[in-house]
Amino acid sequence: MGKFDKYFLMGIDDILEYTLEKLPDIGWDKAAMQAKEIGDGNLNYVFRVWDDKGHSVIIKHAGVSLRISEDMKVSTDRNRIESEILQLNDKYAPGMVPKIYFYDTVMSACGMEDLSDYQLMRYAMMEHKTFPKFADDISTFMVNTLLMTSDVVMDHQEKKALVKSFISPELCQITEDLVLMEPYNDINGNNHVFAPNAEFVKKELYEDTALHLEVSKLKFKFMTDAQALMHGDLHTGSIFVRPDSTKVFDPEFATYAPMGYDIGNVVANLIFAYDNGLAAGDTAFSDWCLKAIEETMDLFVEKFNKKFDEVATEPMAKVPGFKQWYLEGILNDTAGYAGTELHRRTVGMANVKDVTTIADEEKRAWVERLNILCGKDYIMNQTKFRTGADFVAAVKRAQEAAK
Ligand code: SR1
Ligand code: MG
Repeated sequence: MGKFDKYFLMGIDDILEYTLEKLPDIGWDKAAMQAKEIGDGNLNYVFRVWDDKGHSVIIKHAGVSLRISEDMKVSTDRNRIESEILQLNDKYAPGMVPKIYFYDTVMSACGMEDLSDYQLMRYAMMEHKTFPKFADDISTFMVNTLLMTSDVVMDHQEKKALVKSFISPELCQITEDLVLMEPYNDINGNNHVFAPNAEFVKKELYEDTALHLEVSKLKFKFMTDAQALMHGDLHTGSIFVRPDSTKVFDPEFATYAPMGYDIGNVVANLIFAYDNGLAAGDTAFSDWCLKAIEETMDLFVEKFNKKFDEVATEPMAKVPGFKQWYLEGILNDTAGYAGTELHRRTVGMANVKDVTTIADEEKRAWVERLNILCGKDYIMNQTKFRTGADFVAAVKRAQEAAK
């Protein structure tokens, strides 16, 4: 029996041998091969392997426990789901995800394209870099991957086979708890609340029963509306950027759920980037963040309308009025889930560095209140957000109200 024929949690010392076993024919300069752990995500172990002849690969490996918490156990099947979804995404949004070279269901690891010439978008945002193609790219990615996997386009039996193949109950549960419940009740004691805002959080999130009702609807919608095969964690830590290109990765939370969950995540995470720019007084950057939100939403709507007409196969989806009703539902959900993402990243278990690294406590408290109020506006007024400008106006309103 070979070393990698039975699952164990690999460490840095195993990775070169593993890479050579899985990718023996790349032409590696074996004597010069090196490996480094480069991941800083909450779940997995990510290694870069390279030599001095220009060969390199990323090995992503799933552990039984999550990195963020030893107590959280999640099926290592997430690595298969991620690999298969990236391959599917590449079909619908060519060139917008890393190439998968192999995936291994025994070791729960995959080898994928090394994107070292890209930067993780969250870190680029924290350096206040701007990316002129981002809104165009991400709107294309979302329209293509979401619409093409929906019942509007897919044969319904084939779609149901995908629903079955990509169901990941434990990862869904993380979203159901961490995103769609705990920010409103801290029922499991997981929340990280910035102390200066403790009273504000209690009043605005824990004690607002009207808000709880709307979030409960969003939670049940997430659990029951198998609308499209969405990424499930489309934040700026799941996106690599270069000025000329955007790549989406890390879709292990992918499942069939409302399209608006992904779109709302993009909106909310651009607001976290905005927070950082605002706190630093970098108006050029914070203006760019708002422009990116506006353009992403407007381009999404424009491209969705066009593509729907080109690709819809379901006869009842072509009934006059259906497309508009369907799109309005997506926009409602986008606002709702942008709100829950704003809340959970501000007070929940998994916070974002854009905000937590703001050294000035007063400014951090201010932008955190902005996130909470903007999120509430999105959740409580879901039907009012129809254009990019509508989404941006809520940020500006919250910014003033949070002072
Ligand atoms: C327990 S995992 C916490 C978060 O990290 C992932 O990136 C997801 O966003 C998840 O909610
Ligand atoms: Mg991730």
